Amino acid sequence: MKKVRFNYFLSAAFCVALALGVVSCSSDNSEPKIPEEPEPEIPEKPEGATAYITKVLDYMPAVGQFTNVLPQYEEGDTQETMNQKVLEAIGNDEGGMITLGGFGGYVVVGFDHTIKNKKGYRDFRVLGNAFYSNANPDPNAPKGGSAEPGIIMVAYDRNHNGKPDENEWYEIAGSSYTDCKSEAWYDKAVAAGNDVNTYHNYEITYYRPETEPAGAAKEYIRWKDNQGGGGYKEKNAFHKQSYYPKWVTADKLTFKGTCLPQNGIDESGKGTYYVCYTFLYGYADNELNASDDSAIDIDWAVDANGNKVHLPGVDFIKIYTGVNQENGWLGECSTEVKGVEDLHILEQDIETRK
Ligand SMILES: [Ca+2]
Ligand SMILES: [Ca+2]
Ligand SMILES: [Ca+2]
Repeated sequence: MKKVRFNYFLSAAFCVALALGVVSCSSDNSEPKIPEEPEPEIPEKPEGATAYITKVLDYMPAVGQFTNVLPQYEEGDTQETMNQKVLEAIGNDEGGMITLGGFGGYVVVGFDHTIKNKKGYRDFRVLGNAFYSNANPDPNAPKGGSAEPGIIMVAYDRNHNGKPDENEWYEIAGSSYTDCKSEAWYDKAVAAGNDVNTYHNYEITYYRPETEPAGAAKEYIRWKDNQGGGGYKEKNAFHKQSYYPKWVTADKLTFKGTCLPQNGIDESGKGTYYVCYTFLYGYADNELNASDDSAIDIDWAVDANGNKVHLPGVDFIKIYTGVNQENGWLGECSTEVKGVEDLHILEQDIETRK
């Protein structure tokens, strides 16, 4: 009975609002939205909080030349011990490095506090090992070198259960979220024949190799995507370990996400000098760690339909390799992660992009 009266009250309030022109509605009699709870006040520098990763919730690299090496797999390792090795490498300002392998490979990390979304400012930075090339055969080329962009997802623990729930994740929309026409290397990538599309809801499956070749192999690990693409990932002569995560018992691995335009170009024309060009902003392992454009504003987050969302802060971050591309002897484009920094705790004020 109570509920009926409550609904009646809401409907009445809604009619008043309509009359005042406060809300609009379609012809159906849908209930008005109950206003969301007020935004919690997140402190910039919670007492005793560290600026760095304190938890690794999950780590699953895709196929890659540093998979099973960064971090090192040892006989008997499990998902749990691999997560622990990742924490020892990139947690607590340790400065170590992990690989995420090819497209889709990911790590999910957490903190001992909520990283505040400070209005008008960037809030955190994902550290990678991106650098600029110093001998690009094209002297007029834009910034590039080793940019291996990872997509960044953020979650605010809205229901306070200490976990990132499926409906709490949002993607940071970087500069090529819609397309890469604003990237300085767009024309070069088109001329090189790269796939310059951005695919949302991209999906790729890698299949466990039937045999493990001792050395280089062209047709090593079979893959297939949901865009009609497929083929084999190569094993190169420099890295001879298995490229398929060894603690995984499944015979195939599927990864989903946003697949970015291919940014790697063979500038030598003969396979000796590859340049992976830098995206403008919004990715991991894409810009120098010292550059403002490796820093992220939580207000760049969007929902699955690309609509902007506002989060009061972030409790969990997921990073996954965003490009599916092989670059000759350099190997696959694979995001590396060296840590995450809360810019507010470190007192680094970096304004958002204008
Ligand atoms: Ca912000
Ligand atoms: Ca949660
Ligand atoms: Ca890298």
